[in-house]
Formats: sequence, structure tokens, C-alpha cells
Amino acid sequence: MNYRSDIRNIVIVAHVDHGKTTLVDAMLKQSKVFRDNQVVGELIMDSNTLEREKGITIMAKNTALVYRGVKINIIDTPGHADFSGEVERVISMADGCLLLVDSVEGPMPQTKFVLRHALQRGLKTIVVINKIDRPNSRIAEVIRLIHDLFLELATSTDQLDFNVLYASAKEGIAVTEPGMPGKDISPLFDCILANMPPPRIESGPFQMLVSNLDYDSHKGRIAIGRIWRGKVASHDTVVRVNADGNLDYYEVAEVFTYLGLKRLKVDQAEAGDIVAVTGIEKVSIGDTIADSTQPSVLPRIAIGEPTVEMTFGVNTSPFAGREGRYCTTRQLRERLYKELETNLSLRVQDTDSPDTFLVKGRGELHLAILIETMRREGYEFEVSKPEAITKVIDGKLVEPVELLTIDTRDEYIGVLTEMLSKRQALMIDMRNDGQDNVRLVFQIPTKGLLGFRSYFLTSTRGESTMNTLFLGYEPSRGEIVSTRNGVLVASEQGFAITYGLNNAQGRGLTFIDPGTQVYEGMIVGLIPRLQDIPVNVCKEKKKTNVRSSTSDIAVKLTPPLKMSLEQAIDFVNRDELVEVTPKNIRLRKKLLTYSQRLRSISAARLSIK
Ligand SMILES: Nc1nc2c(ncn2[C@@H]2O[C@H](COP(=O)(O)OP(=O)(O)OP(=O)(O)O)[C@@H](O)[C@H]2O)c(=O)[nH]1
Ligand SMILES: [Mg+2]
Repeated sequence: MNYRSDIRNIVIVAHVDHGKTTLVDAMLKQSKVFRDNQVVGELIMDSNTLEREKGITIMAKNTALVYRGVKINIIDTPGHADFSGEVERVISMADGCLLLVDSVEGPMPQTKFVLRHALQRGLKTIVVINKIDRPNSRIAEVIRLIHDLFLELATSTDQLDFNVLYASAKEGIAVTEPGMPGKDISPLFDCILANMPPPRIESGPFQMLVSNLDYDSHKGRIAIGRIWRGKVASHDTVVRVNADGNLDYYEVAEVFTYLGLKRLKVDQAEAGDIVAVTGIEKVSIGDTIADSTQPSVLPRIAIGEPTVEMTFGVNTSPFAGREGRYCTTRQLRERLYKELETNLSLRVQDTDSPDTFLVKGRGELHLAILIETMRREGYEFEVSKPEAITKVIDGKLVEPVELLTIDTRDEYIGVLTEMLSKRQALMIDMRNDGQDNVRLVFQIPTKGLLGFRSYFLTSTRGESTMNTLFLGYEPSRGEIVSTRNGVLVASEQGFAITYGLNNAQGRGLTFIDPGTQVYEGMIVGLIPRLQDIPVNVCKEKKKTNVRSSTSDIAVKLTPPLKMSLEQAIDFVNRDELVEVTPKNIRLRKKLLTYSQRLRSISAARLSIK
């Protein structure tokens, strides 16, 4: 067995927002992978448009730098629980991990999730307490909590022996003792070189596991992964082993390794390195690429199961086909199945209806990102309310259950506990810091979390945060009665006008501006009672010949409540849909006419009797 002392492969893991991508910025900037006059900005690795807009990492990505002659391959991962599949996908490329923990927040639910994965894979860990520049940082307490976490999760005693560094990724500094003045990030580089194991390589013919895919319009599919054995060069004949164990032979076109944000073309690459290879036309993530004469297969990547599902269907609204470039069943189906190539924790199934597909993901945000991406690509379709995925185990109906951690203020405890008990949550812990800050921990079925986030944000006026961690499956405790109020439903097709909207505002909140085109069955507002009511928002004022002195004074409307895509998905009930087009997000009743809805309500009543 040999080691490559000229390489280290590390993955950066943490809870959301603890500063992983900012730390990669600091490492890249200091290692001078950019030209002196190059403007690189912040969160360099968050290169995807949605990542930049939302300020979160969605996909795991590779980069590399050279420090003291050693190449450090770095994998940045997302911290949001919905993108946990990305961490699972890439973690096998690394030998070590940097576990980042915010010096104020301390270990959070996702810290536990990612550390458990890293330790189970036997990765060596360096703990980086980040954001030490924050005024209220509580380093000693955070370290104690991290030790507790390691005690709970370690699979061997030597995992309890980990290095700790203190950093401000934002200021680009790391130090070995708290309170030490920082100069730059080099203590982190030194610690990586000294403590992260160099890649171990077996001798033998070429073998690599594909952990990521990329596309290039000229080069075609690019397979990215770690070489476990042997070496690969352009023009080599290799074999690809797919999920069914089938073998296909290819000639490698080009081989690349990473440096900074670029891929460098190389003549050949050897075991221990992370490479990108072109020419393997039909490759998928999880496939092994190996020497064509002696192929042997690497274990495929294990990905956790999805917990939430919703349907994606061809748009059936009266406005169908007006705003999208891709609107047909075939286009929708192709796009969804294509997504499976890179989005490993997603599942897609055909349903009894040829126009509708069941899409399963790791959470509402996971699905919402897919919807937003597709709509920006020009797709038009409709989606249903997300539902928790239930299963039958030993004849019993079971459902996903999550740990919900809420950080809030004392004054919101009452409203939150009341709201959560209706959603079948059980409180497990409540801790107060003596300064009105409180941490509440609940166990809650996933179905109880669906639609909760928007209530949570409004009822705590944006002053609280919530985080979830998937726990497992438990026997179902039955349905949750919807707590959402009824909606205002447009009764006519046309353009909404101020007069009609003003009438609607007499009943509740409205969602649309005057001039918005509506159809019968479209949801245009929310009312403070449970039953829906139809309204005619296109209704004009009756013309009279008499001009009264006051009645023609322009009516002032309250500004409408505009929902984002995520809020819309969170909002709809089972008998409703979200219509998604590149230009608009509309809410609608599944049954568009009032009489259809009445009939379905009375049919439901009859079936109960
Ligand atoms: N004060 C302070 N803020 C920091 C530091 N590092 C990162 N931040 C801020 O924390 C926020 C989140 O940083 P990111 O680097 O995007 O965090 P992340 O862990 O990559 O987040 P995800 O990839 O979405 O999980 C940003 O606003 C950063 O500017 C730090 O050392 N000090
Ligand atoms: Mg990030």
C-alpha cells in the first residue's frame, strides 16, 4: 500500500451558513490561484445563479490549490438539510473533513448529520470554529458541545482525537489558540498538511468512481471523480460499469485535474487525485470507470431516501401554453428524468395519468429549487401540494419524523407551541439563556412541517430560525386537519380591476395587482374563515348618469400579498395547484368552476355518511 504525499483530499462540511464557502474563498485567495488584478468577489464557489440569489450552496463542487508543493483538493458542500444528498454524493472522494462550527450558534442539527457521515466513512476531522470575529462568540462552550457530539458519534476512539482551529473565514484568518492574533489562513493549511492523511493508493489497473457530472457543448459529458487505482491518460481504452453491471467500452478523450476555478488539461493523472475525464459518453454518477482488460467495480454511492413528494403535471389551466417554451408531456417527462442524472436524491415516477409525474425529494426546498430551475429554462407546468412520503412496514403505516430546532425569543413560545401541537409535534427540550433567547426542540412528523415555515416566519416576525433533521420512520399518528383559512377564488375570466379588487379586499387579503389577467378558479386572496368564496375581481362599477361628488375619487387598494414560489408551494391545499410558468406563479383550485367544487364537497360528505 502506498501514499501520495503530494495530495490531500478534503471535504468541507457544516450546518447551513456556518461559513464553508467563505472559508474556501479565503483559502483560494491566499493560495494565489487568481491573477493579482483579477476581480473574484465573494462566495466564489456559489457559481450557480440560484445559489447567488439565495446566498446558499445548492450543489457540492470541487476546487484545488497548491500549498508548499502539496495539492489540496477541496470539496465545498451545501449545509441545508434538503441538499444532504450532495454531501453523501461527494464525501467518498475525501480522506479528511473540515467540520466548521459557528462560534455563536455552536453545533446545529446539520452539524450532527454531516459529522455522522464523515465519521462513519472513517474520515479524519479537523474542527474549525468559525466566525470568531463575532462579538458574542462563546468558544469554550461550543468546544464542549462539539466534544459531546464526537462522543455520541465516533465509531472508534482515535476519532475523538481531533485538531481544533479558530478562524474568521470572512477576515481570512485562522489561529491555533483562541485569542491569538491572526495573520492569514496558513495555520489551516499547515494543519491540513500535518494532520489530514494523504490518499492511500492500491497498486493495480486503473479504477475511478464517478461522483459528479458536467457538460460541455463540445466535449460532451464530463465524468468527475477520484482515481482509486492506477492511472488514466487520453486515448486509453476504458470500460464503464453501470448500475446494472453492464460494461461499455470507450476511449478517453481528455483528462483534467483541478486548480482554482479552472480545470487543467493533463497528459495523465494517477491514483489519489480527483479528475475530470471526457469521452465516456453515457456515464452516470455512481458508475465505475476502469481498465478495459481487468475491470472491477467500486461500491455505488449510497444516498438517503426522499421524504417529500409532489406531482408535476402538464399545465391544465385555461392559460396553458401561453407563457412557456416547453409545455408538453414529452418535454416535461424528458426534463424530469434527465434531472435524475445529477440530482441523486431525487426520484421520478410515472403515474396513472400520462400527463402527471410523481417527484420525490429530500424536502420542500429541494423540490422548489428544481421547479425554479425548470421555470427559468422555459418550462411551464403545474405542481401539487407537497406531501410526506408514507410507507407500510410490517403491515403498519409509517411516516417520516424529523427533529425540529427553533431558536426564538421568549414571547413567541406560546404561539409556536400552540401551532406545533396542532401539527402533532412533541416538545423534547426547551432551554433559555436568561436573556429572553430560547431554544425549543420538537419531534414532529414531516407532514406537520409542510406549510409550517411561512406561518413560522410571519408569527415570529422574522426574528427566529428553524432547522430540521430527519430522524427516521415512525407509526403514523393520523391526518392533520388543515389549519389554513379559505381563499378568494376568481369567478370570471378577465382582467382584475381596482373596483373588483376593492370589493375583494372588503373580505380579506388579495394576492394580485389591478390589470392581472385571471381565470375562473384562480386563487386571488385569503379570507379569515374556513370556507372559500368566489369573487368577481373583474367587475366594473355600475355606470350611472349621475356623477356624485365623492364616489369617483380613486379607490386606494392595500398592496397585494405577493408570494414567492416557495411560499406558494407551502400555501396550497390538497384541492389546489400551483401553476408555474417562466413569467408567472399562479395559485388555483384543482376544480375550476364553483359548481364542480360544490359537487365534489357534497360527494365527499355523502361518502363520509
Ligand atoms: N462574521 C462572520 N461572518 C462570516 C464568516 N464566515 C462567513 N460569514 C458569513 O456567513 C454567511 C454564510 O456564509 P457562507 O460561506 O455562504 O456559508 P456556507 O456554510 O457556505 O452556507 P451554505 O453553503 O448555504 O450551507 C455569509 O453572510 C458570510 O459572509 C466569519 O468568519 N465571520
Ligand atoms: Mg456554501
